[in-house]
Amino acid sequence: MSFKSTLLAGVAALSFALPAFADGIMIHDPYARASAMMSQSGAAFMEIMNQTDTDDRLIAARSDVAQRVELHTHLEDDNGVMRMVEVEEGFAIPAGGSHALARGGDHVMFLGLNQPFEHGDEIEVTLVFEQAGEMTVTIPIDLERNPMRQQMQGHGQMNHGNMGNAASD
Ligand SMILES: [Cu+2]
Repeated sequence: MSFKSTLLAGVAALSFALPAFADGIMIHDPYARASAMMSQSGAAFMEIMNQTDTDDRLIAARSDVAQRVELHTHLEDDNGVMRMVEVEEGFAIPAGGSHALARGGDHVMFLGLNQPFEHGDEIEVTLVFEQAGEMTVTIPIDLERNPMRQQMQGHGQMNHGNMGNAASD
């Protein structure tokens, strides 16, 4: 091996900005935005893919960008008003499947931002999975994402919740 290719291999080994996947979990198309109504908070959305044959679960998230990071979903109350609630048990990521965090649905919530979310910035968020463990994801802040497109994708993902017939393989 020439000196030059040895040097290049060394540089590649030092590079730690790798795509976000660990132990068969892959994060697709993550982005974060500030909440329009409350500038002190924000949320992150992404598709979480589980390429293992074991059901997994996103059970927590951490980040330095906010005082608190919670897993949230939207529920419709008795008056037809959509409200955000914390989901303490987290989000199931089925084996060989995926789970979408999307506008109007499940999301990672940032409460008490330590600094405003600026379009084009990136934040680091550590996701904690029951099986796969922890993985840190770099998430771009995108304040211009079209919410309708994201919601359409989210609805398509929501229809696979047949939790009763868990496969036993
Ligand atoms: Cu929320």
